[in-house]
Amino acid sequence: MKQHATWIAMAVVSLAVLAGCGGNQSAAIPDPTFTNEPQKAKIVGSNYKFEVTQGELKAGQPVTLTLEDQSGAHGFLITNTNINEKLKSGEQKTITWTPDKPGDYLVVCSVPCGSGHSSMQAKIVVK
Ligand SMILES: [Cu+2]
Repeated sequence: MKQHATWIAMAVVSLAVLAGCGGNQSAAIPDPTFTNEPQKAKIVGSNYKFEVTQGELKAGQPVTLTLEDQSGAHGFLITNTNINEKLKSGEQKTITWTPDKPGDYLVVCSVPCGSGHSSMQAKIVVK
């Protein structure tokens, strides 16, 4: 029973940390009838491509976006947003992004990184 309570406490703390990114501390405990997980996506950059892994992203809801640079120095620029994170090889960064409109968002490299620079492109679909 004590272990069970510890698990619950850990889950609540995790949620509080996630919610803290959005700056709204009071919304840490979600309505139990609302089953949507927080949205997550990951963009992996390397010489010379981007790969996006994601669930279905919905407009108007925050996305926890993990950016990971596996090789080379690249800029993670998402079109029609103000996201432009420049990372070095081996770096990872997590940001929160709320796509305001449905549509296709392109991920392109904003750092001149070499011969394959212009071919670095991936797509995030928001519904
Ligand atoms: Cu580049």
